[in-house]
Amino acid sequence: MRREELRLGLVAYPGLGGSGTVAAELADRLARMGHRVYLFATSRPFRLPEASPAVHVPVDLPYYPVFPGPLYTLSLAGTLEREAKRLGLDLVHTHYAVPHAAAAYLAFGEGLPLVHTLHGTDVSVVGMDPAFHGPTRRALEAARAVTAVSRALAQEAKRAFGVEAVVVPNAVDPERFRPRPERKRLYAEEGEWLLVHASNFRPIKRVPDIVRAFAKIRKRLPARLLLLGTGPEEEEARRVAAELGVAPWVTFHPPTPHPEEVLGAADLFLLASEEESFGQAALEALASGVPVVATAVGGVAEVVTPEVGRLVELGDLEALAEAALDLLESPRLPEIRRRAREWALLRFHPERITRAYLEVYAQALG
Ligand code: GMT
Repeated sequence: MRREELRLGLVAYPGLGGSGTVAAELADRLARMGHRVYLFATSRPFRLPEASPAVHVPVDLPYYPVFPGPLYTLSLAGTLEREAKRLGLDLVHTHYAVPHAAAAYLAFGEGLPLVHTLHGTDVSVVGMDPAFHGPTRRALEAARAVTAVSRALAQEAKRAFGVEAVVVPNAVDPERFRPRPERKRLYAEEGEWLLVHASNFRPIKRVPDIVRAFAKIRKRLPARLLLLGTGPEEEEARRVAAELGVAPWVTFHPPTPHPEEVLGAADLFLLASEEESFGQAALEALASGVPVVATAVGGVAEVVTPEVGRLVELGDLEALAEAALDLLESPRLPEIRRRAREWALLRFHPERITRAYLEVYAQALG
């Protein structure tokens, strides 16, 4: 492995999504290790720490009345090409293949080492769109390395694109994400259990299902549901809460760059997604000492093991509620909480994951 400082360009979406979180936090860690790290994104990534030594390089969304819409892919390709020369980049690492892998390929062909990390729907949904599949496949084939955040996603990438992806799971910072029981009183009344879900409320996350399962839990235990984030399904989640008569116990918390302050206060984390290659928010909950009840989809089983939570079938809300009640009422809850944090630290420690990416870079540069 090269020991000297690297000049790295990372590419990411800046918003609430897990792929942007993973890229921003990786950029920050690499920069704090002494590498020169430039993070290409249309705006400063939401989860890039304020004092991070990683530098945000803005990507414009140019529009001209002749265009049918802003040309993000071309603008990214042009920005990467220009800035890589100016900054003397050794390697470009994109997060979320569509359209980042194709844009980087357009910028450099095989002239600069490229690494692409697959995150989920870039393989299973948008990557499979006939409009995107060909260019994405060619870009992935030409890369020095492709990584996937779980074994399940690597298998899916093999089927979808014929590429062999190296599995590098996502990391969680144990200093940030830790138990914060003293904060629980900020979100729940005395004697209430605090259940949390965090996401970008896309339909794939099935947030209204979480509210429906919560209504079942609430019939048996005094509990409060805190939904952290926002997105297209927020209105529907509010409507379901009102319809089921649980609105007074459902709190909608706006997105925050500091989700650790909420997660650390929770008793249980709920995830009802129809698809999830990994489940970054579930991992952050585990590191915070919070057990997880989730749907058994994609790579979630690689994060949520039977020692630290429960997996239920997609759409089985009765099972979701029962699993939550079972955990909350278990005399082993304190031990499960301890194990959740231990497991997150053991398998997903940032030092370990950053080392794995540096090994991938070393191979790519080799
Ligand atoms: O793939 C997506 O739908 C978007 C992506 C994101 O940017 O939020 O989420 C994926 O990447 C995360 C980080 O690796 C994973 O934790 C999520 O499980 C994954 N989402 C899906 O697979 C639906």
